[in-house]
Amino acid sequence: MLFDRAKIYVEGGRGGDGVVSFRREAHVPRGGPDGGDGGRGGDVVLVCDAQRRDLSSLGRSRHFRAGRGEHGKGKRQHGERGEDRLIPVPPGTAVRGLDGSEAELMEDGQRLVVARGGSGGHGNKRFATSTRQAPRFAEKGLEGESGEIELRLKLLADVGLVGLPNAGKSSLLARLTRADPKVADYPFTTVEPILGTIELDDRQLVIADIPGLIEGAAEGAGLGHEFLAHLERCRLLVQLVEVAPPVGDPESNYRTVREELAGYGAGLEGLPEIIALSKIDLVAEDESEALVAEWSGRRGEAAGVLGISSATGAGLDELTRAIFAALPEEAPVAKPSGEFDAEHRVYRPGEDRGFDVIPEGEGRFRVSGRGIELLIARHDLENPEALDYLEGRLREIGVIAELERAGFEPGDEVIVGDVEFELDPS
Ligand SMILES: Nc1nc2c(ncn2[C@@H]2O[C@H](COP(=O)(O)OP(=O)(O)OP(=O)(O)O)[C@@H](O)[C@H]2O)c(=O)[nH]1
Ligand SMILES: [Mg+2]
Repeated sequence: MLFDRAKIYVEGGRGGDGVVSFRREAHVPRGGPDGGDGGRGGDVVLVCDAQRRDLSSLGRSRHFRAGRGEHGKGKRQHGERGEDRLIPVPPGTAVRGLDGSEAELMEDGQRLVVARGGSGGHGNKRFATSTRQAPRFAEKGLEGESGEIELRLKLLADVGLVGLPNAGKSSLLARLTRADPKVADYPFTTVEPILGTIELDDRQLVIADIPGLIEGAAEGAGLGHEFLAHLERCRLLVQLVEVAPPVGDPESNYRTVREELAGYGAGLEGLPEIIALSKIDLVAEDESEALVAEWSGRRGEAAGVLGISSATGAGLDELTRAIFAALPEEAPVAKPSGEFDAEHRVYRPGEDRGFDVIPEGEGRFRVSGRGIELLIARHDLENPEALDYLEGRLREIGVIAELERAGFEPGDEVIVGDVEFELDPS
């Protein structure tokens, strides 16, 4: 089974707490503050690994947590950074990150941070000022980013084989490449994409055999059409059309598949296409030649029309040559623009620095805003000195003025996130 989708929960490591500590030395009776900072939490990082073929390794564990940052220590020692959690994914993995933005990993070794660790808290050393020489508080580390992200694999094939079920796609893949797909005389034998490599002279191309398409696939008929995502990177399609189909006729069967390709909506119908009239061993030679001539005459745009038989091998060398001829020699596998950026790209939930004050009944006010929530999360409100410091910061930022405008009086309750405390600014 090919695992081409995964939803996983990622959680950056929590930052380590800053520490409250004072110098203790025999000859210094009352030393100054020397509490170090907590270390940053580790990140959760996707790493493109060319050895991987699919997302199966993600199916087993659904939660990926990076390591916590170490707490600060005395003597100004800072905590160690938390360990990153690396998640190997195959080339062609598209990611929808925590903030909903999309990125793709294409090249071996490429990295993408999907959940950043929380920052570490400052130790008490940092809060020393001329008026506060012995701060007895330090900051707590922050939670890392967390949430669910979605991964989708889009196989990196140059050429896609399409056609109705039973058209002979897998038989062809087996003839042209070393792949060993299942072949059988019933529809939907192939239920997931299979890749093979065809070679000609010194060149190689990756070819993808996918499940059959039927009328209404876009609406979910048969196996649906989701697997067409694996053809999005292709530069060429080869459509197999049975010359003597048990149902329908070659022309209408061909149209059906074209319509489903267009119905998918990713522009697959605009790719260059070779039409391979398949199973020509089932009709007389002059008949197959006439068919090829007839289709060639009508298909001005097609990159080629040929008759083939995987049973006898007829036309297969010609098909191989036509495939290589249709694909320009040096053209790289289609890469999304901005892939280089992905390396340095970081998902960060939109940080707005503003805040809002909302009265919540008699003597209660809610203050919302990411920056304020982080500030509160950093401090231990049971610690009077920390609270004092916090009040100073809230005043600087303008929160207290805004509260007062809303009718706040000293001693009223203030709610920030899930923390509620009495605010009595001096
Ligand atoms: N006579 C003849 N039979 C063929 C040829 N190619 C394939 N077949 C037969 O056609 C049937 C379907 O072949 P597959 O290769 O499984 O077809 P497919 O297009 O992969 O089918 P799905 O995976 O179900 O979409 C099998 O019984 C094959 O043996 C051919 O060139 N000549
Ligand atoms: Mg098949």
